[in-house]
Amino acid sequence: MGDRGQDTLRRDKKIGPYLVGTILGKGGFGDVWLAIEVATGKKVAVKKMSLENQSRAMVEQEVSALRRCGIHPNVGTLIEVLWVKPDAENRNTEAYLVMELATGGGMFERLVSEGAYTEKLASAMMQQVARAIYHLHSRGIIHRDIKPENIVFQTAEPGSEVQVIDFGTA
Ligand code: PIT
Repeated sequence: MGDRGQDTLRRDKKIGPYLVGTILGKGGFGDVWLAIEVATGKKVAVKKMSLENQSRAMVEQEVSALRRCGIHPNVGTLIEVLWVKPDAENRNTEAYLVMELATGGGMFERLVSEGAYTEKLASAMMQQVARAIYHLHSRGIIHRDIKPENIVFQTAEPGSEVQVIDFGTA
């Protein structure tokens, strides 16, 4: 991955089998962290969804949309959902969405840091986004918030494939 946030916001918190490290990005309803599965060394992205800011129904709606997505190269893939009960009453107060990791950062940030890119690259990215949308629609899912902030690059390379993320309004 890039070196964004290497020294800041590190908290090395354990969530189930994962050790949570640096922040990858901030989203409307939760932050996304880099994490590592301790037993295997597999790196993943973990989105924390607090039930303080949103209802359980909203979280479940997002999870069910993600599950229905299945596996597509241009859609962020859900691995599992962890419910954490940090309070004494033992209620589920935090959900963690464990996703396949995309290490290239967000399209929004890349637009800001690199300015314009070539028509060839733009058309390749748009084709991938269109494929993702086609796949989602074929499964009865409407994303409803396609924008650069919700598109991430699989790797840091200029021609990296892109993935649509954030099913919070799907
Ligand atoms: C990554 C890398 C990254 C952000 C994400 C994944 C975000 C994933 C995500 C966020 C959502 C959602 C589904 C997936 O509903 O920088 O690998 O709000």
